[in-house]
Amino acid sequence: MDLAQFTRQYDHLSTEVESLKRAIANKLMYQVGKNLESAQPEDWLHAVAYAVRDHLVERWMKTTRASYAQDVKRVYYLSMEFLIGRSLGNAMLALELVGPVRQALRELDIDPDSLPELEPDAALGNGGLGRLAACFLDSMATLGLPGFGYGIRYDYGMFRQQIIDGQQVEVPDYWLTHGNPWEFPRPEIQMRVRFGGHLEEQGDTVRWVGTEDVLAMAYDSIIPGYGTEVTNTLRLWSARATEEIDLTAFNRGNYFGAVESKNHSENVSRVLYPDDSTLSGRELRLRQEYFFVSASMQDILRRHRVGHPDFDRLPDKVSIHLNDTHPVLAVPELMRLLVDEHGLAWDHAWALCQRVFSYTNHTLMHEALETWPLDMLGRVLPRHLRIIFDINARFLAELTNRFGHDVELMRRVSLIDEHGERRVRMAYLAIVASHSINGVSALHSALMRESIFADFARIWPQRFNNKTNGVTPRRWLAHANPGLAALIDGRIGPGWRRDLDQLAGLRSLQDDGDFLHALRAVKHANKLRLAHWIGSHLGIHIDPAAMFDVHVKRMHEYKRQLLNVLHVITRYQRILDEPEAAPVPRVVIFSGKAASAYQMAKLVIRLINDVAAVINADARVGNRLKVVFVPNFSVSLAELIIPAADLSEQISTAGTEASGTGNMKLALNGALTIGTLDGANVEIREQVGDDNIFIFGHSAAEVAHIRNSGYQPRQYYERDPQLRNALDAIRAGVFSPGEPGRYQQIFDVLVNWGDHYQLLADYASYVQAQARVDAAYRNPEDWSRRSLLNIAGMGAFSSDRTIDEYARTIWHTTPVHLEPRDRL
Ligand code: 26W
Repeated sequence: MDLAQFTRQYDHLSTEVESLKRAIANKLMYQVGKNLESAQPEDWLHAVAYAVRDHLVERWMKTTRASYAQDVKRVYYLSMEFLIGRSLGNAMLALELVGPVRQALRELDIDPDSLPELEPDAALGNGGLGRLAACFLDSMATLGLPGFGYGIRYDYGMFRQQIIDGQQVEVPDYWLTHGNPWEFPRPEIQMRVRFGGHLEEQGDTVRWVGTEDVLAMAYDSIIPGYGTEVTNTLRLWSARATEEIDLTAFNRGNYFGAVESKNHSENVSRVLYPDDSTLSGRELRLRQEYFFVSASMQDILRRHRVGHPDFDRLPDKVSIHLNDTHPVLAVPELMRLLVDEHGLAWDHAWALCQRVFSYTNHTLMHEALETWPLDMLGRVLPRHLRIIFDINARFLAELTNRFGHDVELMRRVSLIDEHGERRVRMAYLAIVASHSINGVSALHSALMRESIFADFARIWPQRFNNKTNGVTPRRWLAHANPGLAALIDGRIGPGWRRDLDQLAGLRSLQDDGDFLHALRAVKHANKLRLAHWIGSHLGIHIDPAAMFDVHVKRMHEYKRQLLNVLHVITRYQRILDEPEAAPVPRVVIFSGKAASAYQMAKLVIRLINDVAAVINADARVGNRLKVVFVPNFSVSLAELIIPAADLSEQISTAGTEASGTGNMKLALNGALTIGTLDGANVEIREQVGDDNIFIFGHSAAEVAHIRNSGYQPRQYYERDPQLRNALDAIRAGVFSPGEPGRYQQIFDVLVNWGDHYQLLADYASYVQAQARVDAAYRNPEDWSRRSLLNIAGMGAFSSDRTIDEYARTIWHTTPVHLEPRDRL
């Protein structure tokens, strides 16, 4: 590079910064409507967001143009939840504008570190399933696949969690207070969604009449791809009252009645159900599911009809993916649209359906499997219930053809559960209607075939497959951990952002003392950042030299945060018993929300906070042990906590966690895992090697065996003095001196009421594994070598790999090409 070239580089940079400054100032003035004197921090944030967004819009239009021109096959990802988090950092990353925007802000006298913190999370999801959907959108765009997300624009996202007197308090999350600069309202795109009414039959045709209607209005946001100009769309629906409802009531002089009914119909997109893994069975939830699915199916068919005379080629041009069963009403809705509205014959429509739909199961937990009472479904969606009956009748007839008249089999696989209150089994409907059914880790997919869907796996073995989950390396490494990203870049270049397998190139550095030293320095800086945050927000002072032992995820009994607490108490008691001992100092960090109705999960949160209060205040303990519960776990907090973790707790009862994705994010950021052979932990072990992960506890098969042969948790309690001491302390009120009986229930659940998740059976093995962790941590050089081998082994857990598999083997889609003439 000669001197002229060299300076031209910087010319470019400075013109880029100059033009960004101009754009931001412009947006502030003309879009936000503020001047320099009156602008509040939120106004600046919006100005920056608009300026950055402009860069995406051109790419967006180009992608849309190219998709139509090439008549590509599109993937529609239907999901009740998209847990996006913040958008600014991600957009800047995709546009390679992080440096220039930061510089522009500095020159405008705005702090580039604090401004992005003002952006509220788009928390339109509960946990794993919703965040997976967000990672998938990122990967689809990055791979150039024409993908659309379809979901609900909830006014209120996942509740904010406050901890008051140690207990969870839910606060509504109205995330739209300052407006959302990332969305494009599309008032011209409104779909009519019908509810209620009744059926009128005329010969062979069925008319659905007398319905109460709601309009679904589209809001689009741009999903940028990384290292490509391809951008995709997330289209979220918001409920609007139909004009008719307003006017009829208004004409009768009933103004408040009109407003009330408007409120009533708009309630359907008001709030995200904060349940993760238990079905609440509320009618509003059913309405939400149908609302977004109906609007999406109408939109998909409308788009298909642009350029296609009929529906014969629908399966060549459209793939519709069901993210769990929540959107499965899309199946009877597509049948209704094709048969009732477009006049197709049933068999023709059904053949199209089966080639269009695919379904992912995300949990084996019985209480999470969706079923809807027939009477509720019949009241809210009479036409769909009839269609489901018709699908079932044909399915059972086909079954009889193949297997003879097996009443037991028919009872087991029928879409209608006839036990007690009759209900529709939504997972079975998804299976019957889909050409592909997948689980989300190798173990989960195997268990799915052996347990909950065993009959179907015999009927249609070729439909069942595995797609192990992944996470996007853009958000979870490049954005969340810029220090580590830069360190990696320095050794293997920046290509891992689009090809995570390149991380394997780090393995050759495992004996490079300088690199390991630098890796430790990055981890230390991240721990310092978290320690500052915890100090200033929670008033707890933690030592960044201590091991950060991190357990972050939804609060659920099967995830066994309580097992972690038992270990914490054991450690505490050991410190008191051996005051001179010098154990490895640890900071045990918990974070996670409990479903608002999940009493036991809330009690565990309270116990963690009580244990933390006692231990942190005990002068005898000092820095040897600290416990922190970080309130309001969110995507943004995950971005802060995960890069600072030394140890990743993935300790669910084997056979219960479908995959886990936090496990992947933590290992990618250099944490070592202590975990059971559950979900994707099994595959993480294969990638990082047995020596670089701490596996403990019973296997899924052993768990089942223990359960079936009369598990007696009390025997563990009686035989293991360490365990007994920990449990007795909880029961005696050591951590709740003001109310000694507060945790009796926890003791009972574990010792007297069957310990369903087998904490006591795994306790001894867990404590031993924790001792191995301590021993390993005492050797910093060796620990960072193992940490490096974890990072290097995470190539397989990029959501790009997952999406590539979906695209090749389920959706049969290929990337859209942006021709040079389409280029910027
Ligand atoms: C109807 C109530 C309800 C709500 C959400 C039932 C079930 C769910 C989800 C299926 C729960 C969920 O988020 N499952 C998680 O999905 C992740 C992505 O595949 C997996 O990594 C987690 O292991 C799994 O628990």
